[in-house]
Amino acid sequence: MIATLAGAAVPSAAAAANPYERGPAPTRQSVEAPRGPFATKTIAVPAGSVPGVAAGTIYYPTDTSQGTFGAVAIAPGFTEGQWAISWYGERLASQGFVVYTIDTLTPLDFPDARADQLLAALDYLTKSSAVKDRVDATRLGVMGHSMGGGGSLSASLKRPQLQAAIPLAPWHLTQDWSSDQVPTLIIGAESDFIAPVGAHAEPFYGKLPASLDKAYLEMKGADHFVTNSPNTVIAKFAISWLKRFIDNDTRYEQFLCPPPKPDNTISEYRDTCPHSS
Ligand code: 9J3
Repeated sequence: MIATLAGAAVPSAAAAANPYERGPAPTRQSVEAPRGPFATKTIAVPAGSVPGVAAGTIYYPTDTSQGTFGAVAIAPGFTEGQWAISWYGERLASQGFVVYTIDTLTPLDFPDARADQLLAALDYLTKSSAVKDRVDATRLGVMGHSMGGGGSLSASLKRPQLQAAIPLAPWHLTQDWSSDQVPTLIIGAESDFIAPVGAHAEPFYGKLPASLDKAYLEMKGADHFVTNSPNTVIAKFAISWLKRFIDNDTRYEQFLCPPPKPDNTISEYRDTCPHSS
């Protein structure tokens, strides 16, 4: 076998590596762990310092030896503040993402206003923030809880260049996401009576294009707020989705495809495996 390669340029391991890949090869243990391999710091962004965005917190890996990182902005739901989604900050940043959790301009903002605020947060992050040089402005994602999750879908339509979206128990009055081009993992809660999956997460998933890289993870017996506190299954799928689509890191494909079977935690899972982009 080696002889057949004689004279051919054999790519080195380094040359073959995906340039967006960050951190060691993942294991089931590493994607389920309370924190990842990167040390992190935070920056509090006070209210009034960013046009179009309320107060927020930036969580970032301190490592500058591997180049830039992808980034994700995360919005809370109706009446919530960033406290509702703050656990994703350290959890995701320690895996190798710059994470920006935001409050909203008013706690009553509807999803499309939350979309604008997510995008304004990403613009600030990549153009003006103290960590702008650590962020790859071409590799961005959005997440959000409830109306923030509806906002993440809306933001995907407004900015199709986004690389990934993860709506968490999403709520929105529109169900037509047929022009969405952003790889999207929708996380729903089986016993959510505030944003019932039958009226929100499931039809949203169904209306995303069949050709899109998309998945629907439904948390068994869970309520609307299951996504608001540390959860191993949610973290594992969120990390894998962001790695797979923001970083193009196919090392994480193993945690998405083949899809999980329903169990004590997962009531349902739908997807378009194998993922293409
Ligand atoms: O963001 C959310 O939790 C949406 C919940 C909801 O039902 O709002 C109704 C106005």
